[in-house]
Amino acid sequence: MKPHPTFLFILVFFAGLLHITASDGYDLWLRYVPIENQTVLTDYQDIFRSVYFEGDSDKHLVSKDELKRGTQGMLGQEIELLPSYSDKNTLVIAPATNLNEVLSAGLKKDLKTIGKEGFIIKTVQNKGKNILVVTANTSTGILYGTFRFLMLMQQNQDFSAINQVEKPKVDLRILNHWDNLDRTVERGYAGFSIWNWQKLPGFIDQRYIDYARVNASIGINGTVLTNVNANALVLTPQYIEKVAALADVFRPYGIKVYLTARFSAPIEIGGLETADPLDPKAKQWWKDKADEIYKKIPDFGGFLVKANSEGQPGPQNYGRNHVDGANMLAEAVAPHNGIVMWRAFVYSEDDATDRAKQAFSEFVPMDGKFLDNVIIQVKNGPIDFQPREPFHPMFGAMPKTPLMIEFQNTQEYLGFSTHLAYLPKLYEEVLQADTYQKGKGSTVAKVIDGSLHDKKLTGMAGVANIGTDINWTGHPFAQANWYGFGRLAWDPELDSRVIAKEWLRATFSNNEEFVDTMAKVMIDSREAVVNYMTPLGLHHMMATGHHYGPGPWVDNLSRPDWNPVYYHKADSLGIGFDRTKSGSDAVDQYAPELAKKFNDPRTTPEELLLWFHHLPWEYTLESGKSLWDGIALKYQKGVDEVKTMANTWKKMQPYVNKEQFEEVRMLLEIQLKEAKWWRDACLLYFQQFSQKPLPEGVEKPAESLEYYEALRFPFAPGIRPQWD
Ligand code: BDP
Repeated sequence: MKPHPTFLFILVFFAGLLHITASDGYDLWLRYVPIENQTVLTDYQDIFRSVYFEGDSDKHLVSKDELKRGTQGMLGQEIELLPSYSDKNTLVIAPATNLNEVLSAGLKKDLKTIGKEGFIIKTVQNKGKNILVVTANTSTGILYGTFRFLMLMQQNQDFSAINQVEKPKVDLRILNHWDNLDRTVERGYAGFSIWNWQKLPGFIDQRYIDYARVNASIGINGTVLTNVNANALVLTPQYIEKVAALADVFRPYGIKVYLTARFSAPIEIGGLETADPLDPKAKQWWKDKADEIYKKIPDFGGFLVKANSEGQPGPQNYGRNHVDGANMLAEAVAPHNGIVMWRAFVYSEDDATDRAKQAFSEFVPMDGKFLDNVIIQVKNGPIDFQPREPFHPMFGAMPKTPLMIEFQNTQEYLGFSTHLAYLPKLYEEVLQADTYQKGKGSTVAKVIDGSLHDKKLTGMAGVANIGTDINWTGHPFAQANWYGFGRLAWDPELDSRVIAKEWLRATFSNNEEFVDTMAKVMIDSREAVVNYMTPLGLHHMMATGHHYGPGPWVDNLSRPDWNPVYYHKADSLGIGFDRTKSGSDAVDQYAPELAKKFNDPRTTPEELLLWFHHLPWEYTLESGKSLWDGIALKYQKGVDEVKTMANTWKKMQPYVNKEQFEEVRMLLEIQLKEAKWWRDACLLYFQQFSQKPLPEGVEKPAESLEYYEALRFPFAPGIRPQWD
């Protein structure tokens, strides 16, 4: 019996509704929900009346699929894509070479500026009518243009006068997965690794495809699949085959795969006696390994290396230096156009100087000595992904060496995937910081996009916050950190508030009230975390190993610079790390303008005060309050800010679905509880030294210091056993 048409209609209708209401976050910012605004919908239907789509490469095909998926969702209709141009067309998505005279006339100049990855989305006039054109010089450009077009549609953009001419400002836009081969994720708070090594290469999880789509939508073009604390096994034939399967999935989306190279691999899997970078056999081993990889993965990106850092092997094990190590690997991949990303996150247990100074001291003298296909990967700050650090002094200090920035999307030091902390605000602060290396205006962004010193190779890496959780990132708002990282890698000059709004519209709702309110919450969230964890330049006070919660009292780790007491240096006289000329002299690693500024507490920005200075508890802050009172009030402010965030969210119920609402509500309650924990534990601990009462307005701690010190979390996520 055939079902009655009315029944079919009802079925389709409810299926549609289900799509709107049930959102588990899996679709991220590519939800493509039906457009509610009737005027916008009619405009878009008009644009899609006659669509000419040209191109049949893999990248064109995935663009086409995405276009179909997007329009099906947003317009509720199947779109016919016509393979040839006609005067009736209202929308044209085609490579520049396939545009006719009329269409390309106004675009020629723009096409010269967008390079190999850029695109144009522009309304042009033909015979008195508007045609929307999405075009590019390459299929990659078409891919990015299509995704951007769909993203703009999701934001209900008015296309009548649109003129977007864009190209990425950074070459390598890359995620670093700290994923182990056993599927645990170092510093991962969103489940296990999405790479199912056991089932690869035969089984292609739909997640791999969706991962590629989502990354392509923000222009990410590389992924390092494995942990920087590397396992050499990934370089064995058995695993190379698995990596190749992933590379095949990612290729049509413009994403290259990279691997972490364990420096001692020639010994561990190659049977050699040494991994000395100057040893001919070790060199040859890497060359052969590179050839073997490229045979299976012709567009393999190259290697990321953590060497002689936190116990990882490296060239110094053989009395060589970073140049020797990096150049050896660079030579191996150079014939295949591969690159080496060599990390500058180094600090030695035998070096008693301030940890914040060590990377600069080691690397800057090597400027100009690395081969052309080496890029040095530098964390955003000189210590380690703290809620706030000054920018790393290496930025701008190596004019002859390509240098990329590494941000940490996963919230190791900012509340795991439980706290709402919008990181693009942090990234923006770092990118807009002025290094003064070539006078005023020498921002970190200009170092990273290569314009300051005319760099040939540029890059931005983000440690991924992705796992097997249904919504990929654990906290629904942590998706914004992935999204924002990608957007800033595309254009480091973007405004983090604008990014937040784009994300909110695509992820939740286009309601203006919702978007404005929640963008403010997101922007404010970053400072809230700083305030309740490490205000006024304090840093690295997280508990041992897992870094979950406060641990300012920790002083028993094997290395002094792993202990929080090393960083805050609280004593009866005061608090803070003296990095002035009379202290560790870390200020000297900055350009003279900044060195001078940071050397004096009066001219040091207050948010970095205790990063650079050890000051008495009675020291008077700008507000006229004492340092002790100022610290206590900041902790309280952080707690109050989280209260405001939680209360604001409670008013957002009408704009989001029930599951999302409840999820975020509960997480904000936990965040509030943990913010209070941070405040109480830190203030009680510091009070032992300051011997001063809490100022008015600061709530009394709920428990005793002994209580907080006794808390243990043996199964906190994200940790490797050897770090415990
Ligand atoms: C630290 C992490 C550690 C990483 C290290 C790195 O605690 O798990 O291996 O950074 O970046 O922040 O190498």
